[in-house]
Amino acid sequence: MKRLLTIQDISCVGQCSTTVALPLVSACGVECAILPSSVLSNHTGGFKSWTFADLTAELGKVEAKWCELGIKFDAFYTGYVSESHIDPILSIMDSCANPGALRIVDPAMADNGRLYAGFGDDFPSKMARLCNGADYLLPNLTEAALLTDSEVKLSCYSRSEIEELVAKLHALGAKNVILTGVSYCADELGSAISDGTKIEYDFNPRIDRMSHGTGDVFASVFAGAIMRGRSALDSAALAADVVCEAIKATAADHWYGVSFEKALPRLVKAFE
Ligand code: PXL
Repeated sequence: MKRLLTIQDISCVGQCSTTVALPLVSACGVECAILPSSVLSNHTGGFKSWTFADLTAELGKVEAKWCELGIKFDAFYTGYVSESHIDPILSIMDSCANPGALRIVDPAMADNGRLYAGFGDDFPSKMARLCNGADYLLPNLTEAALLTDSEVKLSCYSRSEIEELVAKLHALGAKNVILTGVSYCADELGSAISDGTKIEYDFNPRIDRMSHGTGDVFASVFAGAIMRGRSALDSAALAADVVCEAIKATAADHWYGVSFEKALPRLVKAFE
């Protein structure tokens, strides 16, 4: 079994980051180790307030212990992190890597045209350092625009605008780009998948509902599927299917996350 390390926050309540990565990566049949970069009482997307315990000082200690014990990983999957976590993460991705270990980077920091609460305007340039060297970079449209100093648009992007954005993301140093939130017609939503030589697309019927945590569900399933040897296109398609199933399974009054738990059986079956 392959072993993946996910590095992101623990939001104790809210169905995002580590609490969705662990079950979804595991359901794909991949061992999921975790390194929490911070612990929050709940996520910052819609709750009135939250507690935040920063774990930057732990990261170096954990790295030193893993080096001493010879603990290494086949992949690293990073999500929501702060500026102070970036150098320690880059160091861990160097020192705890098995040969050929993959770097899967979800630059989770913004959506719907805005940075998440608590991130300053200079944060995207810090996050760009983590994107440099990513084997798979998974931004949404807002994150892609902020990372590349492009105009942040809420309206639809044309095919040439999307392809320009993808090229700029490769220029940051990402080998493969999976850009989510792409839509060329009103009733479809999907992603652009690029290896730097060709761009493929995966679309699903658009579900008209704003949902928290779907980026984390997408990235977690993508990471699990890639580790099981699926292509980037197949991994993105499976991840999108799981997101759609999770949204549809979510009760109308359940606002802070999606019920990804209901999609776990299909994921286990997909990798039997
Ligand atoms: O889902 C991304 C995410 C992760 N972690 C925290 C968040 C968010 C989005 O708002 O607030 C703490």
